[in-house]
Amino acid sequence: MTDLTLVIGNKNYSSWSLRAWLFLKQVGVPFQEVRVPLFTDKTRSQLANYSPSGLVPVLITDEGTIWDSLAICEYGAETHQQGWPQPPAIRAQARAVAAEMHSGFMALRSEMPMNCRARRTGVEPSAVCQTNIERILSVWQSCRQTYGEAGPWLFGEFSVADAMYAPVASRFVTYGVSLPQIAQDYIHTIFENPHMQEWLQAGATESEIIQASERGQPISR
Ligand SMILES: N[C@@H](CCC(=O)N[C@@H](CS)C(=O)NCC(=O)O)C(=O)O
Repeated sequence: MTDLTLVIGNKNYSSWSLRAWLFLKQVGVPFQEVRVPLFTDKTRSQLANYSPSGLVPVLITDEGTIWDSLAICEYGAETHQQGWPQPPAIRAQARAVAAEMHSGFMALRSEMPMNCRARRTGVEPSAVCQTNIERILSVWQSCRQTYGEAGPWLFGEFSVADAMYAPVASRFVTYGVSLPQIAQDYIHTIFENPHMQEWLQAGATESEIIQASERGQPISR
């Protein structure tokens, strides 16, 4: 087994870091963690030591560097044979759900940046952001109605799809998005997860403040 190091950003703010970190923790992939606070005078030079894209998360393995959250999850899933549903048709659906988050929902990402410890009121989503929210709620509802008997996650057991949406759960809580019961129950599952708790508690005690994010500007791409 290769030694792994996961380079992440601030736990309070870095949504892509949370996805990779939560997935590796939840499927039991051992790794060392390096945290590089984002948007400081030193960030660019520090990340240059690790990340070819200058972004986090980055997984450093003995065989090379993986500089994208979904690719990191895929690596963990392949090496540990966990993290996707087994039947090919359901696995393809889970991949579609994960990919839709990885490549989409730009308005939500832009208007409601992750800030785990903050609680904001009065943020009115644009029409496009509202459409993003409704689409996500529709995906969650469909998954939970179909796979609810198999377990509390989107596809019953925990999968990459859940890691992809964990920061969305945090955003919905931070910005007080009005949610149907099925979504509240799913968010409860995410928030009660011990690894998620560990991440949230660490984020709550971080001293750095990213002003752009506090002003409602995105720090992710
Ligand atoms: N597509 C990338 C996005 C990575 C990304 O945007 N990371 C943000 C933090 S959440 C970052 O490194 N921002 C620092 C910057 O833009 O300088 C992934 O999935 O890993």
